[in-house]
Amino acid sequence: MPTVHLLDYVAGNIRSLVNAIEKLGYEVDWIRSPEDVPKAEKLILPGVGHFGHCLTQLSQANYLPAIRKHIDEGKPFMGICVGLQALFEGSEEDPEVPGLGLIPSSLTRFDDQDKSVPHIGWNDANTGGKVMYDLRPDSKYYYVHTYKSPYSKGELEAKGWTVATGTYGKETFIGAIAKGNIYATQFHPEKSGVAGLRTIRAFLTGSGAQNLGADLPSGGMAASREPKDGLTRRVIACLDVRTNDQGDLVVTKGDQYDVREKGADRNVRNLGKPVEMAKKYYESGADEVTFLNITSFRDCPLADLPMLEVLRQTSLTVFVPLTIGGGIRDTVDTDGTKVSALDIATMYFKSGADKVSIGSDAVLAAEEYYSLGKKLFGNTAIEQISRAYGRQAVVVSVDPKRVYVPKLDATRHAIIKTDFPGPKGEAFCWYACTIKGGRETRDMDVVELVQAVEAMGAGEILLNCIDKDGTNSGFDLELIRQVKGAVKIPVIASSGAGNPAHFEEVFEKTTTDAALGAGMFHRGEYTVKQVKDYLQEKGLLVRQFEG
Ligand code: 1PR
Repeated sequence: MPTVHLLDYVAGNIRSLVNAIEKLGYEVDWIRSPEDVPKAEKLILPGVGHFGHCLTQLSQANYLPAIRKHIDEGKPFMGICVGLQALFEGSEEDPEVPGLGLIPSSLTRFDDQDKSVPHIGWNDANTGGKVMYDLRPDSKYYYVHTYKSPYSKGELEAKGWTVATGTYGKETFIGAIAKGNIYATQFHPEKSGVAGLRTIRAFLTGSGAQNLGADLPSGGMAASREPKDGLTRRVIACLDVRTNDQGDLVVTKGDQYDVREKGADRNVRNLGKPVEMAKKYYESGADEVTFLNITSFRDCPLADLPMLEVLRQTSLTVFVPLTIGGGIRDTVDTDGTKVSALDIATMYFKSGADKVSIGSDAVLAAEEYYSLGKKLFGNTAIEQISRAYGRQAVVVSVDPKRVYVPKLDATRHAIIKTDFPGPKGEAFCWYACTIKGGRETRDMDVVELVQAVEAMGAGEILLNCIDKDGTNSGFDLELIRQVKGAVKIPVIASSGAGNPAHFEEVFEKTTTDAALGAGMFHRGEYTVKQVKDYLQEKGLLVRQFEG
């Protein structure tokens, strides 16, 4: 088997990259010290998290001269995400830390005045009609980043670079860049489905470096580079997973969080096997797959958590982002050892997860945040994981419940006027946060929670709604609008999806960044593809699965 060398210097989901490379028929060899770098023929530098953190680690371990030498010798080099950013002179994210300086430009933060930041989702890598590592104009690629290299037409091209761009809001940024033996992508090719595997293959076989920058055959690719927002509407499939009464790990689905059958025996609903269902949703075009381990208590050692195996198996065949939630908090293992939330997250990332989702622990941390006068001490699970893996890797899953009140000043909580009055005709409501899968309601409203977790470093909100869960009656648009108005980070609308029109409604009537469905997919009422076809028919931009 031909070999490619991967530089192992940061934490993060490297497993997916290894899986992608192995799927393409290559073997991965690890570079674990600068002395190993010269043995690499083809070298890949992956990277997640902070620019400064990654570059400092590379610099302290003395990797930078070895990488420079590899590149100067004309050997193939590929950088991914922060691995691309490392090629620049520096980044606004950590101004005091220099990059390799091979590309004469620096990275700046996305403007969050008119859009959510980080930029998360599937966007273009538009080569402007040039040949570049098999990137295609009709394909979409998975991005997740807060800092970007702004694109200025012709500038880098004049210095011999070939550039592919994406546009988010009004900002056009560098999605991929190549010159000679160097290729780097801001997007994650290992998470970009078949389109991503194709561009990794072009690097591995060396075909990508050939004809680089040549004009594509006429009609082959759109020659224009009109700055047009290319971010697609993200559709996520969610699998609530738990052990049933027979001890099998199954996908289940509740009605307002009750996952037991209505009959006398009250069995846990069994809708299928997690790994198989995740693959089915990937092949139907799901942009992400989320697993929520809804009974996150455990009686087995942490290392044997069944969800770790689910992730390992899923990441072999599913090349889109995987999120895992449930039980991510400081805990004590079965042998009495203390285990931090960061340790648990690390195990999940190493098993193939791209993001972890935190529920109950986030509410408790937010309560403490307010009780301490909105001060942060860096010790919450959110802060620790976000510091180590980057904000984009931390999702907070919110489980709110409606509380109806008769008037606008009935409580100190963030009250809205609702079009759906309560049982006693109440025209107002607020959303109370719950923990432990909705079993315990706290004196905290959703606005308080999402603002606190944003301050702690969460990168995204997974916004469930207990009242809507499993009802097939559509998303709670009022809740989504309230939360979207409270934070800058992306929000995933969840709970209530019953048909494709509900997805159109939530995208048209709110500014949600993504929408998630569960029951309607599990019960086979609609496929992800049907949802996407419907959105496309209605003129909304979506990514379709490439076979
Ligand atoms: O608190 O950090 O251990 O995390 C536990 C996680 O498990 C939380 O994210 C919490 O939302 C989830 N959870 C706990 N109990 C349940 C339950 O159903 N009994 N599931 C549960 C939450 C909600 C959504 C669902 C949507 C869409 N599931 O993920 O998939 O509501 O459903 P629909 O489209 O069928 O309406 P921690």
